[in-house]
Amino acid sequence: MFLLMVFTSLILSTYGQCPNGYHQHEQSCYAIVTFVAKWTYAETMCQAAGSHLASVETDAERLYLNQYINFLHGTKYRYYWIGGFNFIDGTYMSVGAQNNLGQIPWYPGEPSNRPGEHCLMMVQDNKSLFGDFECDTEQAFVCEIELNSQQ
Ligand SMILES: [Ca+2]
Repeated sequence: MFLLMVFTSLILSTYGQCPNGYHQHEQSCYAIVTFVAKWTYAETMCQAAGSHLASVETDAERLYLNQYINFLHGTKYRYYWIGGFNFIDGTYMSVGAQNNLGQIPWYPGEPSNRPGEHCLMMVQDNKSLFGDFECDTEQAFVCEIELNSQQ
């Protein structure tokens, strides 16, 4: 019993920075949500759980999420909403960090810029590259809490 308590407290001290349902990697907590929703509703649900749609800012972060999603769900869900949108002036902004996303790792043929394609998603294949997609389509999504950001 004592060993179990020690073990439990070790786990809590290691992973205790992320709320239930989130998985920590480096300085972020991620939740992969497979309840499909429109982009704005996905962001609302992330906010209700203390996060935002994920700001995927580096190749390392994108490839980590690719592996983690593949581990959880394989390719069952092809598209995942992330926290980028271009409603305002056509440049992609992060909904969480509220900055310009800059260079975007586009999937071949993207951005296709069809009407209504103002929201950013990851394609869950071998690289998780990004596409623009109609915000009103219902997709799985990724929520993120950035632990080192002051909010
Ligand atoms: Ca597109």
